[in-house]
Amino acid sequence: MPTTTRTTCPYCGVGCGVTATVGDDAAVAVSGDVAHPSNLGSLCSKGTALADTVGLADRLLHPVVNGRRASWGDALDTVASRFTDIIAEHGPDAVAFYVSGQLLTEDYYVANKLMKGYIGSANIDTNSRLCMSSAVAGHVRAFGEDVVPGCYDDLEAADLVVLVGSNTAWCHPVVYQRIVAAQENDPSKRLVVIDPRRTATAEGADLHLALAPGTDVALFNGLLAWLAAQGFDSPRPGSADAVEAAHAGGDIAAVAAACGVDADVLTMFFQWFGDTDRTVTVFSQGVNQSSAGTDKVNAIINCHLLTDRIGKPGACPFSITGQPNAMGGREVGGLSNTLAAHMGFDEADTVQRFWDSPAIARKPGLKAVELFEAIESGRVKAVWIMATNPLVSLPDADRARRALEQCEFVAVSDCMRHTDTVNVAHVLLPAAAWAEKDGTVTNSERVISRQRNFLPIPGQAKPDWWIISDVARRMGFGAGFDYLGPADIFREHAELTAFENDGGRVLNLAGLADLSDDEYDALTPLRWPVGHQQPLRAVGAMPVIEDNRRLFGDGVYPTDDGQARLVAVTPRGPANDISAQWPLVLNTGRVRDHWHTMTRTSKSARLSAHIPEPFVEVHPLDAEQHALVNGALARVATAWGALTARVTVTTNQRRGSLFVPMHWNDQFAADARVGALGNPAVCPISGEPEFKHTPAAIAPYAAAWYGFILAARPLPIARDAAVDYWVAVLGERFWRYEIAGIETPTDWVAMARHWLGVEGRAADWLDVSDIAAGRYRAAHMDAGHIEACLFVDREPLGLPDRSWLASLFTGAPVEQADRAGLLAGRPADTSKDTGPQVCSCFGVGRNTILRAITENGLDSVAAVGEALEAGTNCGSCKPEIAQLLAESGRD
Ligand SMILES: Nc1nc2c(c(=O)[nH]1)N[C@H]1C(S)=C(S)[C@@H](COP(=O)(O)OP(=O)(O)OC[C@H]3O[C@@H](n4cnc5c(=O)[nH]c(N)nc54)[C@H](O)[C@@H]3O)O[C@H]1N2
Ligand SMILES: Nc1nc2c(c(=O)[nH]1)N[C@H]1C(S)=C(S)[C@@H](COP(=O)(O)OP(=O)(O)OC[C@H]3O[C@@H](n4cnc5c(=O)[nH]c(N)nc54)[C@H](O)[C@@H]3O)O[C@H]1N2
Ligand code: SF4
Ligand SMILES: [Mo]
Repeated sequence: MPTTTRTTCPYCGVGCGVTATVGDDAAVAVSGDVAHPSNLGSLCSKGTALADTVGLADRLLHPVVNGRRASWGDALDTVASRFTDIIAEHGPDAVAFYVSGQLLTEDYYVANKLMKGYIGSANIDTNSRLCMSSAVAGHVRAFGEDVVPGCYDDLEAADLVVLVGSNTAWCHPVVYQRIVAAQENDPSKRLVVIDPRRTATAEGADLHLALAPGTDVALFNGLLAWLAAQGFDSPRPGSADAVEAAHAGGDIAAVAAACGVDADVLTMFFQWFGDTDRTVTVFSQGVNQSSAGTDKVNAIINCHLLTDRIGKPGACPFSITGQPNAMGGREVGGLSNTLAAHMGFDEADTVQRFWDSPAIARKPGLKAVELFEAIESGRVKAVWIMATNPLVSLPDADRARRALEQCEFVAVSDCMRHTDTVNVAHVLLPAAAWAEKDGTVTNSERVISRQRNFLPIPGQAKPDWWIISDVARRMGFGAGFDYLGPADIFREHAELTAFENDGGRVLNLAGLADLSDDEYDALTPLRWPVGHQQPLRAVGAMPVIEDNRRLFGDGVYPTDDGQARLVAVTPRGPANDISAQWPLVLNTGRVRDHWHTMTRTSKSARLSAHIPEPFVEVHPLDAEQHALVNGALARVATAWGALTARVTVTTNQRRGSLFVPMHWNDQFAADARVGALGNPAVCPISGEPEFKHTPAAIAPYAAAWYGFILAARPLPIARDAAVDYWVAVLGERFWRYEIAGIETPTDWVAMARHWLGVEGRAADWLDVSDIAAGRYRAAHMDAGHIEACLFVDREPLGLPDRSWLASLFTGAPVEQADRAGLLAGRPADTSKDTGPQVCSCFGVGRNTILRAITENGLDSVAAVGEALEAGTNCGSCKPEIAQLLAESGRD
């Protein structure tokens, strides 16, 4: 009998409910949970492809100590004794945990309790430092507590949605689809996107303000001054100062000049904002990841406080979270400058009393970037990294690597056998992965959802809470960590939120502190706060809680005087500005179908097909100035590091800016870790790094040849001395390697046979070469099937599109007509050439869509969907289909 489990998507902070079904044949099928309030059944491309990622390939399935397989006892004792010894000799601040918004609340709670309540240091920080910490600091300054006041329903209720530094269409796709659907139902609603790049999100906006990078404070100060001039006023503390500081930015013309946007367009935005009571301003990493991140957050919140657009339907500032449990991590105090349950160090006694713990951290610990500096300097001698891959994701990541390489003791809990970080650890602790884990997560709109396991834990892997609790016991802290399971931990966490909470803390889960194990198992998604007066009605039923979708509607805030504050902020430039040596701004971020350091999405062929290679987006005039060619390779460098990526020349990029995705790393590419290039400068208030603005230079990569290999089996291309550039991509039934080299091999035939694994043996081999043009093409056939093919060319654009060739890897013999076109790289029948993938749900390519648009006269995304199915499942590719319609002059 197939079994079906309700759980939650492990990717972004939208927190979609997922229904996972395991069939009799053990095959996993995933669909959207129609009963989940956040997604109502929708999933994006990543959620839809979740079943592709649950396989055990490359999983870490047993503990490893110093490179050798070890027992759990050895591994846990090693961690416990190394930590205990170092603490005994150097004190509690000589050790640290670096954790993640991808831990479940229960895992996170236990890790925080061990470090802050038992080891007695606050040296536990999280990758949320790189993500949400500016929003946290901004919320605390404005509201007194880290509270998101609104919910997704507000995005539908709003008449104006402003997306600031958020590529929502790709990074929070289901939220974006909800906004778009509401706007389609009511065309009077407006969408404004504020982002230096023309993103897929900007594509669908009524207005796109392509502001100069880093100028958000100037822009929102300009708006605040303009609103004040229109008569908006607020009795709230800080109001007059904030408005005065904003006026210093000058008139609209001055603000427009500072932000690099047209004054008339800016005025239109100000007017829309001023005229629209129901306005939601959503912000994300273009705001947070800045050395002025916290000020950017408050500049936005100020405009909502001045106009009193908060706590009402369709009106609020809205920080959307990145990771699935970014919010849960903040609740349990995963940041080194908070304690637990939204308490600060002034409430240390309260927390210690509740934990009845031998120690309590009384001062903030090190923040992520400082933490790795302290590891490098030897101040921190042991670190335990859980569910994050900092050697890819930290700024100045090469320095972080040096730090870990020289650290006395590094333990890593991960699900994968090889990541850039796992590869430098002394002890590896195999963690259960998404499909195997049990606990809770909290999404962007404060909805707590159960994540339920639907597959058995493989090998010797263990849940993170179990691993942490066992180390705690072996460190002698047994009494505080005798949990029987996640339900135990959740109850304790809920109880702590209510402990000595007289209403001073909005985060209150009192109503959940007495859940029975069965009630916990059956918990349906619910939003905090959940007070005592709002008890659960019955097992599995939606709890009876007052409408808590919006907070602060009563105008009461968790500050000393009960009022929210406007914060006077003054624009300042990024930590390091461009210079003659570093004339461009390097911006970094995400693509639609990859997740962070690709440990999971790389397992899905359909997700990997959307954007297979690391790229650098460049404006055409910058490309010309720096002699860059579309499709060729370039070297991007900053004061901190360098990488090689494929050049995409596009007017979507602002002149003077580059964009490189954050995803690729040493497991998937020769040299593409953008973290190595990142400026480690941080916001002085939040400690969040400036990932969106590093001064950079770019130059052509000196490739003598470009090529690619498609093969039915994985090939050891990455280790080949003749290959200087490589990227490995998993395909449907093939492996793809993009390659390039600085020296041209003297004998292409020998080289090709070596790469394709048929050196010195008879093989059905087809090849053509044109030495003068620097071109060589070969295919290795076996009984009519294609085993592998290689295409090389002096010019990158001399290579054929990969998609048709890839489609020949079916396992069946190649048809005669296709065999004839094989070394041309093009089918005789061009309709078979689908082009690069656009729709990953139905595998529909760019060429197919363009052909259908022209041949059938299609003129809308819906018409394309009807003809080809593209865009009709998750809808994540709709903005790209719209772009193709525009390119064909049909929009
Ligand atoms: N597909 C996918 N989705 C994801 C993730 C993923 O890895 N892949 N990760 C999740 C996580 S953890 C996070 S935190 C979120 C992040 O979600 P987003 O914040 O939407 O994603 P980013 O691409 O990092 O950055 C957003 C935008 O900020 C813009 N930006 C750069 N500088 C500035 C500036 O000075 N001002 C303004 N206004 N904008 C600027 C960039 O051009 C970029 O388009 O995504 C989540 N969702
Ligand atoms: N240049 C640049 N850098 C960035 C950003 C950017 O925009 N630009 N964004 C930053 C942001 S917002 C974020 S959130 C970070 C994300 O960066 P990371 O957190 O470093 O990225 P992930 O790939 O999500 O790493 C998660 C790791 O945990 C493992 N894992 C998954 N599930 C579990 C589990 O249940 N238990 C355990 N123990 N391990 C697990 C995965 O295999 C993987 O190795 O990157 C930051 N870095
Ligand atoms: S929007 Fe996509 S990635 Fe985010 S939670 Fe929903 S299905 Fe998962
Ligand atoms: Mo994030």
